[in-house]
Amino acid sequence: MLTVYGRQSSANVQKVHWICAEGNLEFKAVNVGGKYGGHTSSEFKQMNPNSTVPVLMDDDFIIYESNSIIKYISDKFNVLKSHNSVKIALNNQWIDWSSLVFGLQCATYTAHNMLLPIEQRNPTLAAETKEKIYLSFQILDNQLQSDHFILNNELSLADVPIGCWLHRCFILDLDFSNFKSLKDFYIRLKERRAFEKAVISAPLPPN
Ligand SMILES: N[C@@H](CCC(=O)N[C@@H](CS)C(=O)NCC(=O)O)C(=O)O
Repeated sequence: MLTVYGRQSSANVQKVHWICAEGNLEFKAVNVGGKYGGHTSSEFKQMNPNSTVPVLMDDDFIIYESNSIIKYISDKFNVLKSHNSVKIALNNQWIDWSSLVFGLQCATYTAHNMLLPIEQRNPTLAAETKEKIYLSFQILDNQLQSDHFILNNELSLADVPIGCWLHRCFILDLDFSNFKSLKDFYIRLKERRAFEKAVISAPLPPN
């Protein structure tokens, strides 16, 4: 039995819900973090000493870090799994980029537009981050010029974290008008039932 700990408004948690939905995998969702709290309790810290969500429990196996979780699910349950070493390497490249570059920008922008109390928000940082997000949009738009998805014309693991953060950008009213291929990609993702269920219908942070 799979248990996913984490509030569904978190883009990192949405990655896990989405890949489970793509594979029609049943799981139990336990709300932790945000308005639910619980992530700093000693019980939770035994699962993840970083006090962050998501955490996955698969019977007695426990793993944290969203990207590691989706790779584990992909591998174990054969969901969006590749056997081609070049494709695996490219998936890893985009998954790393999605957290270390794009996701970091989106999380900063979310904090300074939505999450932090107004007096703690830094409008200069928010404006600088917005410009960085548009640079990332350009990288993604270039990548999507000739293909429907990040790696080719089929959904792959690389699309999962990127799609979750892209939806966050949509929620935050970022402007897609100069990035037609990226916008078409987002529309394509929205047509997938699994994306709709796991990402589009999720509540807004911090709920
Ligand atoms: N690198 C970690 C980042 C996890 C992370 O920062 N999670 C945030 C939510 S997106 C969190 O736990 N925040 C505390 C909370 O939700 O209360 C991962 O990918 O799992």
